[in-house]
Amino acid sequence: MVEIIKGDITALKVDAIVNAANPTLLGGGGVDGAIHRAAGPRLKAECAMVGGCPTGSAKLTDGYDLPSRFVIHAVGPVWHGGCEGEDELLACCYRTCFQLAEEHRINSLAFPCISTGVYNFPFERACGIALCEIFRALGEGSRVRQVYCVCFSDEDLERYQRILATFG
Ligand code: AR6
Repeated sequence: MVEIIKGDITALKVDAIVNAANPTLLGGGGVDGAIHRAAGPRLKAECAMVGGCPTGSAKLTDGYDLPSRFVIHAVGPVWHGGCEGEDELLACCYRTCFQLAEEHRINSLAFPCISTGVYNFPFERACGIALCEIFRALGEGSRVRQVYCVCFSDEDLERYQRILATFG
């Protein structure tokens, strides 16, 4: 089941929440900052040991003080106009999250709108890519049963729901 919801992803109790991280994995602003604040300093210590993550991929850590068991740190692309492989890199982030979900027995996942903040990816386009990959993974028999796409504003929620409606 795929649900578009509004809220703070750090408050969700799911098997894993996804972070919109940067390649250092050492924290930043936006949802990344919120996740590190809520998880506590042990998260940064584990991230430092992971040693970074290339754009288009993702790494899994413990959730520490979060209600969620795990955090999957996905590094989305910075939007440069769309001709530098941004669509495929964003799709790869979602695919890697589902691969990690298989490996770590994750049944419920919550995604923020990766790359649509500081990284400036056009919102509707990012939602379309996200939903395409989510439905593909579920259709291919992923063990994940519940997916939340978490929006941070009413406007984003409405826009995301409109894109979902086009998926029939
Ligand atoms: N819960 C859910 N969504 C949130 C939250 C939250 N607590 N806070 C923000 N958002 P961004 P990016 C939404 O900028 O574009 C960081 O500095 C926000 O409204 O967090 O992938 C990293 O370290 C937006 O829709 O991530 C990187 O350097 C979405 O989360 C860089 O930002 C993503 O916005 C990554 O940029």
